[in-house]
Amino acid sequence: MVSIHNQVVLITGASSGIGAACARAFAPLGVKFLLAARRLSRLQTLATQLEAEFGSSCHLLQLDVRDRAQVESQLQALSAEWTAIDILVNNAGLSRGLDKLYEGSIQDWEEMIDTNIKGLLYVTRTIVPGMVQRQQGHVINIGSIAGHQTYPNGNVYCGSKAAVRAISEGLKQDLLGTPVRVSAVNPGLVETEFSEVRFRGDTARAAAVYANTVPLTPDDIAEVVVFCATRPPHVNISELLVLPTDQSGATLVYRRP
Ligand code: NDP
Ligand code: 8X3
Repeated sequence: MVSIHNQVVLITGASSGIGAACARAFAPLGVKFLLAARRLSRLQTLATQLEAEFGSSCHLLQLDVRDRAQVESQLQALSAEWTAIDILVNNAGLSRGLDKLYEGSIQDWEEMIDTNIKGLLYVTRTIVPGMVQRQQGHVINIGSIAGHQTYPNGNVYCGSKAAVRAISEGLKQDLLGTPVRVSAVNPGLVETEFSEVRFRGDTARAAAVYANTVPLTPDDIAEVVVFCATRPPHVNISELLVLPTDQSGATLVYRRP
């Protein structure tokens, strides 16, 4: 495991689930955090915990990754202490609805595409030139099993995660010859607020997604992200599919009777 002490780690979607767990997993390694999300109060609570428990230095960004002007202005305005980002965890993402494509809500599609694809691209486009210039950096994209296997009614969400997979592969190709690394971590079922967001606060429907099965925890994925980030410089973990033992595919989940 290579030391990443004092490196600057930017995590998008750090206010919840996998993003917040990544911050907790990176904190003992002595990194400095740029924590981004729309819900600033959540970021403040997390930063207070990280500062108290690990002495972490945190800079918070109230950021909607869908807003290109906001992404560019906030990231370009960072002070010298924060501007040299070493590790970018592109985690912000969401699903909306579970509908047949021909009955789907165009507003839901736009929200998923704008967040999961375009938001990731805006952040990446703003940060990676500095990584190339400094000859140091690692982009870790959170994809999904949904990017490998499409499931009924998943259509546009699955398409957005297939795009994350292709974008990760393309970025790695375009960075060939530089030391900048690219990893895609693709989880299966992880119990977070993901399903509550997908079903717009319908907690019973969200809970049913994880009923009678043992899903992954956000910490399980965070450990994998930290693993990717702490390999020696000549090792690039390009892609990992991480499933619960109770899952064998996008639609194959074992549920106890
Ligand atoms: P959560 O809903 O718990 O977290 C999603 C995070 O994304 C929140 O911090 C949210 O912050 C942030 N986010 C959403 N939209 C935006 C936006 N427009 N701008 C900035 N931040 C945004 O879900 P997860 O932790 O599960 O999801 C994290 C990632 O993992 C997503 O990309 C998701 O697709 C992926 N994933 C999840 C799986 C699962 O089963 N849970 C499985 C596979 C992949 P805020 O609302 O404060 O802006
Ligand atoms: C989240 C996992 O299977 O709900 O990407 O699409 S799934």
